[in-house]
Amino acid sequence: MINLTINGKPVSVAESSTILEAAKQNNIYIPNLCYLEGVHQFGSCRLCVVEVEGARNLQASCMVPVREGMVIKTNTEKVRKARKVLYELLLSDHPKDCLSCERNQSCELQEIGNRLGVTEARFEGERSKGFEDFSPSITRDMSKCILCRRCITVCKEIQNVGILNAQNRGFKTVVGPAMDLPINSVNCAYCGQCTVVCPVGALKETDAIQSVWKAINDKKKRVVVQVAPAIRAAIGEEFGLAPGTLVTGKLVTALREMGFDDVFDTNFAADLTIMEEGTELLTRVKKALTGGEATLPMVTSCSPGWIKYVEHAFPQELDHLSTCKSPHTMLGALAKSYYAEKIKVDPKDMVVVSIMPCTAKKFEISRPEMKNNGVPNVDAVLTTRELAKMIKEAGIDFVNLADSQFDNPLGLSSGAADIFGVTGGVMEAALRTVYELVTGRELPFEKLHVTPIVGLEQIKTADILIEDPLEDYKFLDGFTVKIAVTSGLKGAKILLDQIAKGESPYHFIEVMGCSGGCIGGGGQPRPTTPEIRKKRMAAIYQEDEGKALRKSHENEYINKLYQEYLVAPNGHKSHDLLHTHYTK
Ligand code: HC1
Repeated sequence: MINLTINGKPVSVAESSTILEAAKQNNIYIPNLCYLEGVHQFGSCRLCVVEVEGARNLQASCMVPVREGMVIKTNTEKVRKARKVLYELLLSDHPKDCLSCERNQSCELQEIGNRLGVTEARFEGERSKGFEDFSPSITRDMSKCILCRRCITVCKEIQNVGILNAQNRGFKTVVGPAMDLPINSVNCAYCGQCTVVCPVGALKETDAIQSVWKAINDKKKRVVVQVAPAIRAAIGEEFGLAPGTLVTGKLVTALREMGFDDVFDTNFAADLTIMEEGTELLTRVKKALTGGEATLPMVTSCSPGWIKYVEHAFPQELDHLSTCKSPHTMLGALAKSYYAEKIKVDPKDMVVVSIMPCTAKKFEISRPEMKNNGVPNVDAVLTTRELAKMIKEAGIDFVNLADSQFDNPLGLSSGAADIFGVTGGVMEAALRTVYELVTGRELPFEKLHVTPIVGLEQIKTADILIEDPLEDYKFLDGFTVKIAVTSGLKGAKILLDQIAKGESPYHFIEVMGCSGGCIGGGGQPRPTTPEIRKKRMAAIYQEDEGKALRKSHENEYINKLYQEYLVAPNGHKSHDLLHTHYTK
């Protein structure tokens, strides 16, 4: 530990801390716009300057590591004046359209100005050239960029994608892809992590709000909505509730009050995914063990940012992806077939809206693979943040809503489906079902949690030994299923490199494109910090453990769906509606 003094108060902090982190740990506020926890800092905004005894100039506290005996002052007149001028310089090159900016009241620049007591824009500088750049998932408004470079850090250091950089110099500096290329023409995975860390309105999800209101208001349309597993553990934050507050029942009520005709649960399709993906895994392993040709490891395919990353970076490894569509597109396909037939609605008159924690899902629904008979499985994706805006716009008092239940037949789900929202959850859900189908016994872990793959570490692995299987699965007797789980594209690259070299020891891998899985998705409430991810994760496990139904194969509506419509997992109809194949 290092001992130092901040504002006259002696404190002890870990050796690796910077001054900014030391202050934060001791509840001393220092303004900052470029700092990001746990990564290399850029030190570009300089708003975090402090006085360090013995130093000639003010120091950027995010860049200076603590030293034994340091004496720091964060609140002197010199510091306050300097921060104010630095802030005013940032403001001189920033639009003043706060009232109509989508980040109004959630803008970090605005909040810091308020804290610093800035009441006028004293300087009006030469303005850098602003332009907008649209993609199906992400919209860039470069007139609002303050060049903090958080997006560069998250793209390069956390996601290992690295398509963003500072281009040009001085007033011509723009953060974006090389040669000013539009974002939809480069290898962007559309994960949206840049939109989560952007402190202002420069990077955001591409808006779907207006098209969804239009559909709701169109009396000729049957508007079906579905909610991803991770939303229920996060959207409360948009209404002032503590991170990790579960609001599943309120969410359902709010969607009904907004005017959606059917409120379904993507979790239902997560249970279905387990039936389909589990069967696919068993088929591939059986082939491999009985002398046939099978592509292993099989890798999960529900995270569209991850799919896009493989297509860009490892197109030769696409066959490792499971052929399952992602759960929300499965649900869309079933809503427009199975359910539309039941309620006698032409699929062309049905609009399916998915509430997702993910910006890449906006792109995913436009893919030709996500259509049946020329009709898209899902018509619009709203992020958690967009839905919260719509609920506010509708004047709904979210916090005080009563709970209600999802509609059936596409609304019942098991706890296994809930945990799809966290890293390791898809794998655990699959193992709960596959292990029991193969052995006739429950997965031998306390509370059914595969503990080695629970948590936020970058890569987690486990070995599952199959002993004494049922008659149909004798080929698995004594076989050890080797699994790996990662979240964030940096970890995914490590596992893909092993596959590409033919050195992967695994049979089944789960990859989620964002750190922590969907709880940390690019469409989730801001901020999303490591601490907040942990709280959302705990909420998801709480939801799982609170359910009587914990395994996908015990979902009565899934079994009914197979009896009435699909016949069997991986059957002809399933392949038609629920599976696809990604090609180079
Ligand atoms: Fe996810 Fe999924 S869990 S991808 O992480 O497989 O976005 O929440 O909806 O489709 O079920 C996201 C979350 C989500 C799909 C499911």
